[in-house]
Amino acid sequence: MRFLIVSEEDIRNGVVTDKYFIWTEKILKAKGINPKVVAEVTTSSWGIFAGLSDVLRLMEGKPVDIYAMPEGCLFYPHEPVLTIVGRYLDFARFETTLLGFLCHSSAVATQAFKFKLAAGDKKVFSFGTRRMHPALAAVIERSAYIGGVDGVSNYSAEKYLGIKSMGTMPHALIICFGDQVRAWRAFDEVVDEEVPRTMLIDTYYDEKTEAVLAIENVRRVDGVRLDTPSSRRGNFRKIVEEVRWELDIRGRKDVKIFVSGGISVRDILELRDVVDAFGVGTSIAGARPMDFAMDIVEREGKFVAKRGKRGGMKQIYRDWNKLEDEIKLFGDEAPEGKEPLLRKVMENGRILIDTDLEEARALALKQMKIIRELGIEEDFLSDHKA
Ligand code: PCP
Repeated sequence: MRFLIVSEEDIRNGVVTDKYFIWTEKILKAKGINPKVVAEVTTSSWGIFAGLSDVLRLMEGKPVDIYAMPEGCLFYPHEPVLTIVGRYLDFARFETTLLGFLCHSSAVATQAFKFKLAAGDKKVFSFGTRRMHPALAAVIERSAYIGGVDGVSNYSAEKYLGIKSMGTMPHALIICFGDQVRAWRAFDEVVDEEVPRTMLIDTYYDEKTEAVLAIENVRRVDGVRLDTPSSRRGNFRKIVEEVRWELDIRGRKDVKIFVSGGISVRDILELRDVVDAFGVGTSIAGARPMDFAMDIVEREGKFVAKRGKRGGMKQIYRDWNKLEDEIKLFGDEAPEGKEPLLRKVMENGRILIDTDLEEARALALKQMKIIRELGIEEDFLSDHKA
């Protein structure tokens, strides 16, 4: 028995494709048609580009050239994030997989970016791999990390991504002890000293009662976590404020407040002044896929485009001061002072520029900083306001 996960081999060989590409291949081959084309990947929303790493692995060794934005790059509606140049039959059947990599990774990265942008200087952690198929754990954590989260909870990220995972404690630990204080103390005794002591304070009693119980009975408490489900929250802000008050009057302003459980961007906007860190599951890991499409824009050197799309291979030029882009034809003269965003990353199947996780995240965070400096957060978060 093996899990129902398609093999890497089937992905690389194009078995994981939509049937209409199989027909297309058959027809084009039968009729001897295989034009040299330029195809670009675009969508109608903004986002943070991620998933290129897997696309490069997919297309490696295939006779195509690829131009792409770096991972972590902010893209605007209708900008090509990736352009592929080659004979159509050399990549036709890989469209499904290529888009799948980009749609999923970029969606998670974009969602993580929104959460981190909303949180300001407060921390955001990715807690949501449990909501998705486990085969996707590394790609979810990678994408969330690119989007700017401060840490990820899935342990496999250490093995697959080389980044440290983090966590607090589950309700199950407390229930196993049958007593919060014994469980908290055991955590403090057993877990490595460099791990923050964030005590879960909503298992049996009111959050504020357990918060006080924790600081009065445990050697070291760095933070408290409220995982109260929305159904029991009432006025959550008031609960958090009460906890803060009770900690503060006992001289524990140093104890951080961490909240999790069904957190949305809106929750973050409403709570960020009273909360220090957010654990976000479904809203990041289960991000609605980005609807990237791949379209042919040149055929045998001639501009072509289906309805609603613009013909011609393009370049995007960024004004980094304003975070504004200009789209021009690839061969056109570059506007002064603007940086081209699409780089040739693959030539005839050979990777010219590979991706780097830390660089991608740094790029996302650099753009987030510019958005804050320009005071245009609203443009990126307006969908999430009340
Ligand atoms: C899990 C974790 C976070 C939740 C998931 C985040 O909670 O503690 O709070 O996911 P969400 O944003 O989709 O709600 P539980 O499953 O309640 O686990 P536990 O009680 O063990 O903390």
